[in-house]
Amino acid sequence: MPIVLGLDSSTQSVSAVVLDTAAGTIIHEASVSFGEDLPDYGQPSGFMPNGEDGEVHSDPLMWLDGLELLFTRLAESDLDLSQIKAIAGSGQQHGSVYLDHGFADTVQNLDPSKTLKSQALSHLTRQSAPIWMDTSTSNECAEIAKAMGGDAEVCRRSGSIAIERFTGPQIRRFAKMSYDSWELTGVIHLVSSFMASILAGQSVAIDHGDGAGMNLLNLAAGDWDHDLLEATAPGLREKLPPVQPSGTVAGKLSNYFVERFGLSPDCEVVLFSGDNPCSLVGMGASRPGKVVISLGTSDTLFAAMPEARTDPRGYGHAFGNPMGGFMSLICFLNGSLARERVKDELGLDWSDFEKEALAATPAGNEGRLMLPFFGPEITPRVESRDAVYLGWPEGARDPASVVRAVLEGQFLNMKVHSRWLGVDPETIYLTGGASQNDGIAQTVANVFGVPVSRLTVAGSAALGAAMRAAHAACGVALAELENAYCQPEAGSTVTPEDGVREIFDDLEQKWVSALHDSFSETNH
Ligand code: ADP
Ligand code: XUL
Repeated sequence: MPIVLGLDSSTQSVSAVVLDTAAGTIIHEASVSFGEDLPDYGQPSGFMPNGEDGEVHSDPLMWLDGLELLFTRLAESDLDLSQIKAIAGSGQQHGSVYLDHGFADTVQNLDPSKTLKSQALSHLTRQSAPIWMDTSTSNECAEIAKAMGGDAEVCRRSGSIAIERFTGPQIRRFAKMSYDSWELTGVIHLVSSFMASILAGQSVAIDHGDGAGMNLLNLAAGDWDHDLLEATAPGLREKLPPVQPSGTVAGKLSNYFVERFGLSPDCEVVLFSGDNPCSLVGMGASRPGKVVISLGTSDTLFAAMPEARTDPRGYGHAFGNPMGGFMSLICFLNGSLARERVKDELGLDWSDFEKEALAATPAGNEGRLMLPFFGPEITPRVESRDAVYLGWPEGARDPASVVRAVLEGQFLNMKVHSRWLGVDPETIYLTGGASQNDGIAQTVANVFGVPVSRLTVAGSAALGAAMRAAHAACGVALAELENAYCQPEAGSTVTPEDGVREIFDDLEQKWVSALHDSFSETNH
């Protein structure tokens, strides 16, 4: 059985995991951090700081430089890259790259003596790519909803109401603000399909999983929705790649990677998908039954669904499940970056943060509460500038109670805003960079009142991508892959502390009241 590579082009890094599916082992992992490894881009967390009007953009050339550095590192390792039979990938969702008509030709003829960046540069019709953290498109969301006869109709067709970070509203803003550049644009790619195009040496399709995060795909039909396209931007149909099932083999690897890094010309490239859909696979959760919380740059909660279910309040989304059917997803913007902010303000490292989270303060924090929105939040929609602290005596915010408050506030928010799913999980599966933190895992178990389980691999998006490659291109059975790679780490399960259920039932009510009192004018 084959050796496969999974890539994850995420907000802060691009990473790789290599599986030997015959042995059921992970044989290599590598990562490039945009902030640390590519400091010249001045994007320490993978995006350009200080965007105006809620804009958050990244440099797509940085992603290409990151990919190139990642392959350089893989080639310098002990791995024989020529043994890799298939590659699939995962991308941060919703982000979009705007390219001219010449891109298709250039990507088919990538010159191995030049960098990827130097070859893509002249084809960008928009120098930067809006990413999922961008909240600048409220007007465009309202315009699209109006043209469609209301948000309920947008949601019925696309699985979500018109959402600021989704690609359709972002595309509309670009077409309105920069019409000349819009006219020069020949193709719009998602992060996932852009990276896959580079690997496959052709402008490839968008998959059902990531495509559903655009407010443009008709979920039931599995294809672009004519009316949504019309409501979004003029001439959009011609600028979008086709949509295909996530398990589609796009073609053989580009000669660029064969010549430059020694991969095999027979290596197959499977369509990339979004990071959350890939994570669903990597967590062994692509069949209904498991609820996953991913603690990456954003925090997300997701689960496979037998049928597409939508959130009447508009916070949740229905996406394509890369293994077929659908998945639900709820995204929280104030995830790791909010935890990092508290950690840094208190002068702690992660190990101290973990100790403080588990330290002297009791579960429930003696009634002290935080609304942990250090910047704008999308679930619930609040235009916050800073967190709200309630119940501390003046000047007495000891680190343990603040750490506990940010975590309890984040997970209460998650619990309150995931009720619409109607799922009562028996176990929650935790993944993402912050999942290794025992204090965080304990808080999740306490707030949700169920055991929390973690898998051996933290990078479930890259793992899920690798599993998709093995399944789609090499015919390895999903059950076999899940057996080998999706088992809980021995001894890592965390159970709720005794007697916390009542404490958190009570705290939840207080927290919801505080949310309404503090942000009464907004929709919760
Ligand atoms: P993404 O895929 O969005 O780039 P990751 O899943 O790689 O994100 O997670 C990265 C985040 O994990 C970092 O922003 C950091 O805040 C967080 N993180 C890393 N280690 C820890 C830890 N020990 N405790 C809490 N958070 C952590
Ligand atoms: C999901 C979302 C984020 C990004 C980045 O809707 O916006 O989770 O995929 O991870």
